Amino acid sequence: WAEPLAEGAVILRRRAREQAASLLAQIEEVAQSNPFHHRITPGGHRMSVAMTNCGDLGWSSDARGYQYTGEDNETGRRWPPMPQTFRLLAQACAQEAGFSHFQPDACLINRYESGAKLSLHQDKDEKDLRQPIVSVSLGLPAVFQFGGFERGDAVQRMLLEHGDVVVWGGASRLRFHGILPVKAGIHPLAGAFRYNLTFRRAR
Ligand code: MD5
Ligand code: FE
Repeated sequence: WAEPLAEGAVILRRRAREQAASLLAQIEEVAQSNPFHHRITPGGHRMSVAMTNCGDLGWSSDARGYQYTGEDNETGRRWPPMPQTFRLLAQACAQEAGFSHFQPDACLINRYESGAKLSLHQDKDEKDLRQPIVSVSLGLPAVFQFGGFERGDAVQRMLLEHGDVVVWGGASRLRFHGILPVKAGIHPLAGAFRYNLTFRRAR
């Protein structure tokens, strides 16, 4: 069932749990053609989260900045197509949260190893910020930080666990958020990692 977190943000706890093994197998397939890579931020830092993408567009960062591109600049190849099961899951979850015409064209796949984190940031590289972002957590749990509209605003902390889906839309679309360093562990399906899929409408 859908539980509101804040205006526009809805958590669907364990929503993707039954599909998790198949989602993880498809992540593996994407990574076979476009491997996970630790991107370098425009500031020159190596991200502790490793990333790849599937779909028409993929998010990446390099010295030039953050951007959505049709090719993986590491391999020069296009991103693999978004698997139909990914798209259907994202659309169903968006619909359950009240967004009925969500057409994702990008799926960023984040892989967190023990100690990996994502510092507080806003997602604003997408063209139409009225479109939600659907995020699917798999594998090891992580503490999510849910902030306000300014970097210095107070943050709420909550645990995101295997199979949890969050739809971030409306007023919550531009909140600052981050992931605290992931604690070491072994998940029965995902091993030493936390994965997060984020479905986006980039253009
Ligand atoms: C994660 N990923 O768990 C998170 C899940 C990213 C990222 O933050 O940019 O790859 S997405 C969380 C999110 C997205 C859009 C808005 C808000 C949260 N929010 O308003 O809090 O790897
Ligand atoms: Fe984000």
